[in-house]
Amino acid sequence: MTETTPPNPRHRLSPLTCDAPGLRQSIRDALVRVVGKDPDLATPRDWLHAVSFAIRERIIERRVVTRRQFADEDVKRVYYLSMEYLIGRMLEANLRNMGILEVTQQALQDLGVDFREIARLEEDAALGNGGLGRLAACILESMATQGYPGYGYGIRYEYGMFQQHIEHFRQVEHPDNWLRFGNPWEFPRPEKTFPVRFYGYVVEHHQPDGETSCNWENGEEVLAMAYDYPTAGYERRNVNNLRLWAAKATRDFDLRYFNEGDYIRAVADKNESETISMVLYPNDATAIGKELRLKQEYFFVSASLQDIIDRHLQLEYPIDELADKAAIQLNDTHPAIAVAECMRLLLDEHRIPWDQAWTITRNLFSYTNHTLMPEALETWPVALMERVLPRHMGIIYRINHEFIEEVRHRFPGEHEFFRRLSIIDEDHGRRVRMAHLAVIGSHRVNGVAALHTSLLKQTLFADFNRVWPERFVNVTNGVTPRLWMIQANPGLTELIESRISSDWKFDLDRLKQFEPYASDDATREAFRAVKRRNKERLAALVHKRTGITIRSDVMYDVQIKRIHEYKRQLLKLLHVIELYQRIRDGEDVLPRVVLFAGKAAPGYQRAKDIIAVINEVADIVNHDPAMGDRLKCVFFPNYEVSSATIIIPAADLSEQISTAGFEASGTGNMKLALNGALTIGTLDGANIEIRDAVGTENIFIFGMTADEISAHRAQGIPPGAHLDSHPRLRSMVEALRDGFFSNGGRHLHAEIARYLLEEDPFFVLADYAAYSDACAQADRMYQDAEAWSEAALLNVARMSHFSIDRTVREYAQNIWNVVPEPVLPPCPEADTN
Ligand code: OAK
Repeated sequence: MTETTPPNPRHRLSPLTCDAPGLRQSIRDALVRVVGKDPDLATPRDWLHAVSFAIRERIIERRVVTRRQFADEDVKRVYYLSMEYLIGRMLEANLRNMGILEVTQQALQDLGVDFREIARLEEDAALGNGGLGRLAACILESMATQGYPGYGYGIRYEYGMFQQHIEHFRQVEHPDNWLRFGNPWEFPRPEKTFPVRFYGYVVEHHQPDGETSCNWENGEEVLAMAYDYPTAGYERRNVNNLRLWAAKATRDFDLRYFNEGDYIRAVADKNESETISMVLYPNDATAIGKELRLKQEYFFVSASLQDIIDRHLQLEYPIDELADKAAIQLNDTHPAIAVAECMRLLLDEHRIPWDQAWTITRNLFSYTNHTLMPEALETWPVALMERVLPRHMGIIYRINHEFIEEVRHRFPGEHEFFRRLSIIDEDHGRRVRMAHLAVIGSHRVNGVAALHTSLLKQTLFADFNRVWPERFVNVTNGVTPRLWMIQANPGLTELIESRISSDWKFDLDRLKQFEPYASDDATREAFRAVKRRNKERLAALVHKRTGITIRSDVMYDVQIKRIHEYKRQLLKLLHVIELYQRIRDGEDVLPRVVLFAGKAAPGYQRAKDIIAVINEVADIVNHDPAMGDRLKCVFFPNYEVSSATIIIPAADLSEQISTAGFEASGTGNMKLALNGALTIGTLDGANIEIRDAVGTENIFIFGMTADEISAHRAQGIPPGAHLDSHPRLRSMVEALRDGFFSNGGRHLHAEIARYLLEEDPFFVLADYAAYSDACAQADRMYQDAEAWSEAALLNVARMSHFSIDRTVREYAQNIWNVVPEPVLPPCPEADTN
């Protein structure tokens, strides 16, 4: 797969050395010349910047070469459009993927600098909320690793995901000013700007040939300016590009300073136009519905499409071959306005006739759906869309008209069917359904796990599935083993490496070779030693962040994900209460640490209340001498990518306990199993495929299936009835209700108990008995260290299907129709020898 010599002299690198002396020199030079510091006075952050600048030179050079290779080889390009990229820290990931991590650590050590100490200072790039944003980051890394000509497009938010502090048990949001120290990984491209228009009106011109052309006039323009983030492939020379757009005021605003005389007002206007890229909306799986959000969506979509078309034309490809040379993936509906924008650019700017433009557009786009939750489905009021994007509204009407004509022809007389299919929802005050626009404007639509895709076809898109059954496909999510195994878990990586050859790092299928070692005593023992060290590392971090001391010789039971009712953190919390009561009753209970982590959307009161209740229960549990160190409950604050890399390798039990039918896929489930945690989970999302991969004896499945949930809902059983057959559950819920665990927030606890007893929309009480039994089963297995280690190792060895590389190959083959380019070895010295 790897070629040893570059085939083309244009694809050579200059001899920027990557040996320790050369790197040492570069780092020192960067410290003085770029950071501007005397090495005698440099702080750890100065060193972090110096090393990042030294590596930046090397990564961009590889980017230049990769770009040339793509340009010379007439490739089809993939464009990934996503409002979110949850990247995390870049230094270590870039170094590792470029194959120069160890030598850079050596160079720093020679300079008297501790790599770990400075790497910790880097802010996470948290330009995303959760699963969808992290998936986007994994996909980019995999495209680079496998040699796909992939480009990411998104927004350079000035403020990323908020920082979560816990104050008096409650979540408090602090702004994430991640750029305040500057960012060595970005390349501003002030020459790469595109105008993006809002508001205004459409003027129609009747052409002599009878056609009508449209001009979108007046309104306000902002400029989208590109910032590039090179993304290195693992142990490959390939470096792909993530291009993030920032809003800048146009020169119009500058002129107004002089013309209007109202300088202060003009500067305020200028600032306002730049707010478009100011902040990431911190909402996970809920539609936002604010005008600014619509503007963000259109802003980055328009700039990206203008850029994509520009590149296509610069490469001297004819415009009508756009879909042969490019594939665009819409990451959920957030960029779905791209369908209308692409039509606008082809019709109004490139004067392509409607039918041809529509064929190109449809062949170009495909759309990934990431949730079935009705509250996440984006719809925009027609009136808002007409005001902000008048030309697009006209285009959407015509797309809709032609689509409805087509189905009218195929399904005559089915008026109700047409009404349901329409892009315009007439029942809720006329709204544009973005998912419908995305489905109609794409040649493929995919769900992210087998169950999710099948539910999509049966429910949300059942009508469309009747019209175009071939359009709907499944691509089960995956995770990058580079970050989630090699970087996060060096101990386990080393153990695997000592047993099998290292090609599993590129091809996770080879991890299967590790399977026989699950029954090897020495490997199991070594695995337990690795887990233990990972727990010690996590325990130190927990202590630093929360002041709570946890043992490292007990089961670590973790639920780490956004806080949401459907993810059922309350189910786990009830189990904590059960264990607490049992210990107080003098029962012998398996010692464990229960760790929760995750952010709640700032406007999602119930989720914030859940955090407060977890913290208050934890406080009672952790301070009760009767617990005797057998139970600790931790809420780990400010969960982000960098803390996930510490928590995941330490986990024994992975909580994937969403109400069946609600979690589209989950990817934390994959990361945890890959790191040798056993899953306790419902038959939801990718848990089903994980069970199929690891075997039913190596996973704890419980609870109602998606079908059973629907049937149960139809029965309308009052949630409180589940207490009748479960006296323990009754005493737990009553303890909560009566404020046993409350610390001033008595009302809150009573309200949560009431919510469970009277509403319980996600069937926590209905599933509790089954959950508690599954936990007991896990506890029994954990007591047999050999059996547990064997099951954990089998989980590791059987995770190959959940590599993001497999996911990306499926997109490439079944959706994008692209092939990877040959990949070169990473080391530049290879070119000069
Ligand atoms: C976020 C905003 C709107 C719609 C969906 C999301 C989202 O993050 N969905 C999550 O996507 C992940 C990646 O596909 C899945 O693993 C999660 O199950 C899903 O909730």
